[in-house]
Amino acid sequence: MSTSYPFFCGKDCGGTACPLLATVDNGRVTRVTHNPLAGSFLRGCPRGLHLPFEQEAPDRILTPLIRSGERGSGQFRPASWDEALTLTAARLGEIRAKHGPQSLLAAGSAGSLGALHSSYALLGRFISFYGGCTRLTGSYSNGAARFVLPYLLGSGEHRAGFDPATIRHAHTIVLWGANVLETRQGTEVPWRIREAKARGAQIIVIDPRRSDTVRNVATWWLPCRPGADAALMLAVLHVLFSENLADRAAIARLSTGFDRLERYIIGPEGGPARSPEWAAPICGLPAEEITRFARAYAAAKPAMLFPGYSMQRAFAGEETFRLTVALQVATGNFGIKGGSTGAPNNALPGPRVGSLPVPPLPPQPSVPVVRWPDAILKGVAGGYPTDIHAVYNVGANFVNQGADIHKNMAAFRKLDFAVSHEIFLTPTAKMCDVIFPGATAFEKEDIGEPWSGNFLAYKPHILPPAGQARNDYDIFVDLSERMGFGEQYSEGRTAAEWIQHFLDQSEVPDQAEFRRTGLYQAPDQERVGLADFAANPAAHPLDTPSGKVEIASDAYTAATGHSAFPTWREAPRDPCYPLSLISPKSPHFTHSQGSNLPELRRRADHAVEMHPQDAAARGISAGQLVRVFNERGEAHLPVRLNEDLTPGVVCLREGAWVQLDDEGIDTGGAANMFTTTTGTLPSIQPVMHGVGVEIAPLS
Ligand SMILES: Nc1nc2c(c(=O)[nH]1)N[C@H]1C(S)=C(S)[C@@H](COP(=O)(O)OP(=O)(O)OC[C@H]3O[C@@H](n4cnc5c(=O)[nH]c(N)nc54)[C@H](O)[C@@H]3O)O[C@H]1N2
Ligand SMILES: Nc1nc2c(c(=O)[nH]1)N[C@H]1C(S)=C(S)[C@@H](COP(=O)(O)OP(=O)(O)OC[C@H]3O[C@@H](n4cnc5c(=O)[nH]c(N)nc54)[C@H](O)[C@@H]3O)O[C@H]1N2
Ligand SMILES: [Mo]
Repeated sequence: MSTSYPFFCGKDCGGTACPLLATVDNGRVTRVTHNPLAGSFLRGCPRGLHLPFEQEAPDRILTPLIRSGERGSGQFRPASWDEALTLTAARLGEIRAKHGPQSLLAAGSAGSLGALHSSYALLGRFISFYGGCTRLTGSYSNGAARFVLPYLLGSGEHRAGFDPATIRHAHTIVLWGANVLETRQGTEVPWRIREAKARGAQIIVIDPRRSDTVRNVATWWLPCRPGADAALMLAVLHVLFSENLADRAAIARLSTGFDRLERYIIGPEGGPARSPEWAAPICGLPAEEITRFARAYAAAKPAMLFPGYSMQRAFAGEETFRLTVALQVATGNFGIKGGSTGAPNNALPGPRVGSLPVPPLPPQPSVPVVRWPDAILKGVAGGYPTDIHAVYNVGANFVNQGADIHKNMAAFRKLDFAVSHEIFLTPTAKMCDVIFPGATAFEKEDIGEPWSGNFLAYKPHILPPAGQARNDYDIFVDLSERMGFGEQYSEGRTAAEWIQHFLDQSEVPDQAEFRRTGLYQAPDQERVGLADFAANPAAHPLDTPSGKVEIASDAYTAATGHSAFPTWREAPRDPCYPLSLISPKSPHFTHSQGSNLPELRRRADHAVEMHPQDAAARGISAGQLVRVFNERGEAHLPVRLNEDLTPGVVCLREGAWVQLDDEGIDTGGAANMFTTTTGTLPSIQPVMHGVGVEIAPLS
């Protein structure tokens, strides 16, 4: 007997709440498919459709585990729930008594997302009753963007973005560092972009790599070098100003400070003009092509600038993201249908629905997420706010996904105690003392809120948890009980009762229908962020000092000491590491998830990719094993020659689990062997593209 249930993955995959169907035969999920009720734009991707491989993986953690060997040895013994919970409660209690609650670092990421089963919120709620922690601020995803946008848009940052359905109004779409066919940025986006291509829209992609998006939908590909986007943007603005193509009316109506940026770009005050000729050698593009691009962009109405986060996860990513807004304004496309506002994934609020409350605490000490290992290793003596003794890790694999893996491992070795909720023995879980086995996406009922789009998804409990696994909510309730605040944590509700409570708080008109179809679409599917402001800035001012978009922000200078308007900042280059490493997402993986699944590895054999020209210059031939190295790490990996890369750029998809040999050399292919915790300044947010490495044949 086979039964189909509505389903969504709830992963931090750029989709999160794609409405899908899971078919169960004899107690197994045998198929995940698109949900036909969701229409032709709300569709899943390979990662969701392949989720049964995760569900049935033989290496899933099925009992609580307690470390039995050296930390990081990977030696654990199975334990009962009672023993693992009691031990964890006791250890956390001791550490809190001795060093205070802030000696616990809360490492929550987005392993699971949903109204209830959100790793962030579940951990955050636990911390509220535990009494505090050291928090991580910023984001591996879009930390630099989030740092600068409030200076430009004020709290309007939270109303920026656009519904993917508005793509249909765009005459021209500039996918800037956005590889939307492989790297999801909303469930609908790939299908809307394909439709735009079919109707003859101009689709311009700016990416150092001929990505699947370039291959399948681009009408024009500009292979700009990693980290050079700000130079290209300044040159585009130079053409707009010098050829009188800028929308002066929009600039005056919507922004302040553009005059200061214009003077910098045109160069009357002694600096070089930021012209196409100036930008050409930085970007690796001919000056004439930059000029043609600027003219085409200016001529198109409406034109949507769809910025990926890749270009702000790079050196001086702050400048790049500030310039995306400047371009949206200067081309007259800010806040209009078919244009765009700010960031790609919706900051626009989704449909109203309840979610797990996280009771507020007084401000807690914090460190920028990219610096978490430094905070552990250096502590108060090293200028960090606390001495960290313990880590609580939920839905995160930060040893692998954070910058500088050697440093991350050293940091974990220094801890007194670390606990993780996990499905697999990841590189991070391996560094912990206790692991609680978590439930998978099929084993939890939840309401899903998507990355972008104005809808909600629902899934029932589809399978019982395998083995002794339990969902994160139930784990926290039991641990809270042992720590004396179980009643406060649960408020007496089961997981199912919380979901009903969230639905009762929602705008969903017919709950039974929502539970049956798994989808609720709010009436307005074509919202454009800050459209009210763009239409009438006097009536709907932003809450910035000027009420307008602050292209130059003196508050930014006061807070950071950096230029009030965006400028070009050249990345320092070490001649020993001349190749520029990028580590984009794989269409088959959500970050590091799936790295352990042979079925997925077969679809995406992991190798470092380089241009044949760079390989030939180093005596490297196709398929050979090579040494990839810089001052932070070394990996031995197969090489794949790829003419789709800009020469000088090498590519290692993010996410593969690190596998260190006795000498500390990685054979797994983890990109963060090479990244650094310095981050881009002033935001102190991650730099994961444009990292200097060298590659040599392994003899
Ligand atoms: N080099 C490089 N590094 C990067 C990036 C890059 O582009 N390049 N991208 C960065 C970005 S954008 C991000 S957002 C981060 C992501 O960093 P992480 O959030 O650490 O990434 P994941 O690998 O998805 O880790 C989530 C973990 O949660 C576990 N999990 C899944 N479901 C559940 C559940 O229901 N409960 C619990 N308790 N656990 C669960 C998974 O097994 C997985 O180990 O990585 C960053 N790192
Ligand atoms: N398949 C898949 N999709 C995902 C995720 C996933 O894990 N897997 N994770 C989601 C998450 S959490 C996030 S935050 C987003 C992140 O989304 P992004 O940060 O935008 O994603 P990336 O894949 O890192 O990069 C997108 C493209 O930018 C190119 N690129 C790299 N460096 C540069 C540069 O300096 N300039 C320019 N112009 N292009 C550059 C890459 O070659 C790639 O094709 O993706 C989401 N979507
Ligand atoms: Mo992310």
